[in-house]
Amino acid sequence: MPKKKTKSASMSTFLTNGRSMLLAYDQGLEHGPSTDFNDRNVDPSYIMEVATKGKFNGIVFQKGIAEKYFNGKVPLILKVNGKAALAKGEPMSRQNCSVEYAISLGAKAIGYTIYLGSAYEGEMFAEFGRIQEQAHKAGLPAIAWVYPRGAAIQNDTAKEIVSYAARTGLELGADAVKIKYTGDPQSFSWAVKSAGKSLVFMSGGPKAPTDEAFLAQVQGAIDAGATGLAVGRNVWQNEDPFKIADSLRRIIFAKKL
Ligand code: FBP
Repeated sequence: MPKKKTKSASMSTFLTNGRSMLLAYDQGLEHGPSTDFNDRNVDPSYIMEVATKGKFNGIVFQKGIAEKYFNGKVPLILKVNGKAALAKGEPMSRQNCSVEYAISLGAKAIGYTIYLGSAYEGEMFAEFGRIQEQAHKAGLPAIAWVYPRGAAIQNDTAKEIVSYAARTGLELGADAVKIKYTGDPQSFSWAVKSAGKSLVFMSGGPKAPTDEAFLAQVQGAIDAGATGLAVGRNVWQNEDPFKIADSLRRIIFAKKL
């Protein structure tokens, strides 16, 4: 019998009992080193160590970091687009790495940011569409960071906007969608429902004032049905990234789906 063609790719490489904790480290490009980094976390080798010893299910790198620092110990998600923070105006994030090259670097999933609401959203929809098809052809899942942004967006954490981001990911074929937390489990559960069979990852955001405040957000997202968390600053800006990773694991993997 001919092998059945799949129309989506599995995220199973990144799941433990249906849940997941991903470490994001593309902020050097997105925000610049002086905004987010200190002497310790400016070094990508240190982040690789946090991902490994912190038992993350995946690490997110841009291609240059992957080429020079990825050690193969944690599954790689290669971000194939990105933008710097210096230019102002409507946001646009263009592809900078092919799916083929990402795979040659060891990627087990492809990541792509879409600025929903931007004047350029159509270009990002089209680019993600091509990338998603290439990734699926190679058997890799496509993860969409869907961030509502631009002059049309007043409040990027409003229930209606975050659920629109989640649904956009589903409609465009994302196997997983990374979205901002709405602030409470009730409203976030609508975003999770809107994402349908696309898995939902809560995006970490700037470092919360206390560990407790951040852990409460993560608990809320998990209670709302999220698959997990894709976090950067709240882990590697923490004084003790291994301790916070441990607390996150206890929340994320406490209940089986
Ligand atoms: P954080 O947990 O540090 O917020 O990382 C998640 C992430 O999506 C990164 O992948 C990306 O660099 C950053 O957020 C983008 O942040 P911004 O909201 O400023 O665009």
